[in-house]
Amino acid sequence: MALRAVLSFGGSGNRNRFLLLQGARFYGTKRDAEYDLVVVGGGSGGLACAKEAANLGAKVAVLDYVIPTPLGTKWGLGGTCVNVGCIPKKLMHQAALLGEAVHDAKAYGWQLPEAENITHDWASLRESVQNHIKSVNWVTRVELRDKKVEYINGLGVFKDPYTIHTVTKKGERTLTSKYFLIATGGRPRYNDIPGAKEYGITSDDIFSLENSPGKTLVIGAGYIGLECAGFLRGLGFDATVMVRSVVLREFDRQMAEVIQESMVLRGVKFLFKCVPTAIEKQDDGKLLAKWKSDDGQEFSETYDTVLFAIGRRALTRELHTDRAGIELAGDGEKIDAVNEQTNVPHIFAVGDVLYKKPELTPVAIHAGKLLARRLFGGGTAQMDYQNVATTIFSPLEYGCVGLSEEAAVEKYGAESVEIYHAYYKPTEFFIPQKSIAHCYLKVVAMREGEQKVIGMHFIGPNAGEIIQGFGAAIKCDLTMEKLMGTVGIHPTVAEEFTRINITKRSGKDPNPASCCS
Ligand code: FAD
Ligand code: NA7
Repeated sequence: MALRAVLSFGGSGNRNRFLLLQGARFYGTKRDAEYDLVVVGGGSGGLACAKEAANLGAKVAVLDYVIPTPLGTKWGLGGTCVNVGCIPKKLMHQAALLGEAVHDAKAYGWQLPEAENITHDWASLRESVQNHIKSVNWVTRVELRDKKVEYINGLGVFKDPYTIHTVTKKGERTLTSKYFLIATGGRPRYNDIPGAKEYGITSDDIFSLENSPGKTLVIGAGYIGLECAGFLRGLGFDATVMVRSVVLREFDRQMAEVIQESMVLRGVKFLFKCVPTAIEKQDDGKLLAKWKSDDGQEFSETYDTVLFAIGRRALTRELHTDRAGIELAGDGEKIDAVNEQTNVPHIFAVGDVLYKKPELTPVAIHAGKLLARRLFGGGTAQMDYQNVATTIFSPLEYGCVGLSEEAAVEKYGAESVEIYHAYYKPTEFFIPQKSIAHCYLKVVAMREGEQKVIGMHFIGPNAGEIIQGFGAAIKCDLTMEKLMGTVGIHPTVAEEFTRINITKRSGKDPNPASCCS
């Protein structure tokens, strides 16, 4: 095992910080520790790091504990993605898409009951989704056992920089380790208003909700708010999104607006420039949501469910990071690690707990694996947080990678950036005569030379599948010349990126003349 570490001074604030460049055993680690690595948090990042470290011969323990939601919802090993995030979300998105497909199928000749007789059963979807999650929980436990990673079902709390304390069903445990990894992720926030926690739910509850959610008010118009409203509407529920400022604030503005329009077309309602003020339970069990608009007007309406999707808070308070001497950044919750190393050199952090890093499962996994290789395998590769592709399943999908138009203009100036764009017609939309109004794509490129591509945005069916490959192309320094020189696969929607040739600057009509021109 490599024993090299490099001392450097700098990093954020006035901290002196060890920058770990190669596999490490350095000053500050506990030499007589029981474990090589103790991971706090058995989610995407923690498990990836733990398994990789064990593969490399390290003695590893993982603590994972789920604090129940105010409603009492809890779940098994695997973290947010598996239990209350990506996986149940994607399954419910798929259920919504199938609902659309059933209607399309008639146009393709399938003999089906009349649309009003096609109904959806929440309880059976919920059960199938939860059964799948339980199977993943089980496989995860078996995998840890096979790799000889000790799994401890307890809430980890720092006692000091070298010791984690936990209480399990079997009693108290105190664990010492050479290295610690904080991979505790985050949990949804609630608005600080009367009734929020008593009567509201979050994404932590929705996927296992016993009763059908019914008419739902989603508060928050970020990634999670839009996706939840999207699949709920797709399943046939009345869904309204309350927007404080704009939808998808962090994303390309034009694409976000197209997504918003596509959701309106599907029947999702939006309340703009509003914030909630109270949630009250009525005698009939329904919830009276009260809110006010930015001009001070007050409103109220009854709903069956109110779902808060106003962002997530990192779980550092419960861990008592202060006792380990870990500095927290920004809002005082997240960890501003440099190459995943905190200001305490033997304590690392990956995933959603990190300050200003994408809150995405593959980001946590990749960073966790690379860290394990640097700590125990002599690896030198660092995590690259740039150009991470992502997709919003709303349910018309919006996939993107790299810079938005606004971010590119801000970074390089409008004169240095070229925006290519196009509307397109998916072949499969013709027969059911589905609206093509929101099938739009955009490439953000540098204006000079080979025109390096710095952002790609795609709205349409299977955007997630499409943008993944283009994410790899951007990593390989894609240019407009190479993109336009790529021969497409016909008839697909992904080929639209290879056909793109109209710049916004030209003012030409980006609408397609025909499918094959
Ligand atoms: P987590 O997966 O959250 O794991 C942390 C674990 O640590 C949890 O089990 C937690 O209970 C446990 N824990 C916390 N504190 C302690 C403690 N003190 N002791 C012991 N255990 C503790 N990402 C995507 O890439 N694609 C998507 O489509 C996507 N969809 C999402 C949809 C929703 C509704 C949500 C909420 C998230 C979604 N994400 C998606 C984000 C993704 O789930 C997270 O980025 C990812 O799970 C972060 O992994 P993590 O390892 O940082 O933390
Ligand atoms: P986001 O993307 O941070 O979005 C939060 C949304 O909630 C956003 O529209 C906010 O509006 C809104 N918000 C935030 N605070 C409030 C209050 N107090 N009242 C009303 N509305 C509010 O969080 P998500 O939970 O959607 O997603 C988090 C990550 O999980 C995401 O990056 C994915 O990777 C997975 P604003 O724009 O700030 O006005």
